[in-house]
Amino acid sequence: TQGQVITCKAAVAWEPNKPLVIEDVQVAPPQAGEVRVKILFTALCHTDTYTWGGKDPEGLFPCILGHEAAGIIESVGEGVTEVQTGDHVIPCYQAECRECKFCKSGKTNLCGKIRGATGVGVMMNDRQSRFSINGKPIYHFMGTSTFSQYTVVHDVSVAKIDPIAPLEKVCLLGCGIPTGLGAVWNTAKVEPGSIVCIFGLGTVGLAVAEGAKAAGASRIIGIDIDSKKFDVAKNFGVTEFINPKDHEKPIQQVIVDLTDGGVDYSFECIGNVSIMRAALECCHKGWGTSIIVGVAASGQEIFTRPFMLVTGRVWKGTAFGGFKSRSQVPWLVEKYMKKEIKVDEYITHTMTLTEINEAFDLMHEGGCLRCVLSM
Ligand code: NAD
Ligand code: AHE
Ligand code: ZN
Repeated sequence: TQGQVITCKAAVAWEPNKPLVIEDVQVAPPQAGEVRVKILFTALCHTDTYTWGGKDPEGLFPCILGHEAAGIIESVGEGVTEVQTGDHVIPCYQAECRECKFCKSGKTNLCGKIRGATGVGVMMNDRQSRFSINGKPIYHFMGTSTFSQYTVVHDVSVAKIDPIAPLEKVCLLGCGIPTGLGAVWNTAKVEPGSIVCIFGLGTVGLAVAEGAKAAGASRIIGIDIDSKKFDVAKNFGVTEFINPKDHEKPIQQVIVDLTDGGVDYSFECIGNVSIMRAALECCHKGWGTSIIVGVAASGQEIFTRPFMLVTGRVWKGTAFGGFKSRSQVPWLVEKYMKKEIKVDEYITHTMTLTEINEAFDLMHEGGCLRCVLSM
């Protein structure tokens, strides 16, 4: 198949909010600096539903969504030296070229090399898509497009992992789990004894809990409007649970009262701008830091009284938990293999690519953390 167009199945999002359609898609061979990956397993993340729902200002249609996956390199384009056919990989929506201003800064995991192309659904080389249906181009998404049996990604966007690792599990290390763990370890740098609170106990929020427990947090307060989340959240380290619906006072006040003035670190893992405000305002005066992890819809903006920051609270955000993707995803895979981080516990459902619309429906139900699709 090397050098040839591959026709395979992919779930195409033709329009926002319309069910995905399993189509025969033509996937062009990788060009210079690109690799073609046979995706074996992909999970769904809340960000896929967000873009599919028309809330992403970068969302383009028709497109192939998906960004939390694992697979095997089918072929590589000209000049690709760091990976080869047969390598097991996790596609990374946050690239790492190690050459751009961002990568060299040592201050961020964001990479600038290809971001201009991935934000508009094309490949860097010729600003075109590698996906088409009978000649009609279909946009890429996040530089990954893993809801396809084959995808083409930039070489700076694949992490080569231990081939012994079970791909049906470690696909989750493409997004949600690293995001939560890294928000704690890299972005907040939570110290032992800290009081932490987490808004939203989906996969990302639970990974924050797991990371906070590992960092030695003394109290881990979970907040969710779905009380059923507490039982499962305990297994990830949450020590106290609050349902804002059980309180008349604003949730930030409830938390400040419970914690002698506020938390050391808060994490917003929902994507709701009024909760982002609550998360900032429940932080302790003088030092409390709030990390925005959730992705808010197009047009949404955050607000607080500037006095909240003048008096020492800090507002930060994180993408992919601050992890350098190609360097650190293999390390996370090793940590999973040594049973130092959970992965299996986040998988509540398994299905096939053809059932992807049912998998999307499941995501709106409380019982679902991650659903893994086999291709
Ligand atoms: P999820 O839908 O599984 O979890 C969200 C949780 O929030 C659910 O448990 C839900 O019950 C709860 N919730 C909803 N509204 C609430 C409210 N008003 N108050 C309290 N709880 C509420 O989603 P997920 O996959 O865990 O992703 C969480 C967020 O993180 C999404 O916005 C996603 O787009 C974003 N995300 C960001 C990054 C990043 O790099 N920054 C990476 C992955 C995901
Ligand atoms: N396209 C949206 C922003 C979406 C967004 O913030 N994405 C996160 C990853 S979410 C993964 O589930 C991210 O990494 N952002 C940094 C980046 O470079 O995209 C918008 O608002 O335009
Ligand atoms: Zn994601």
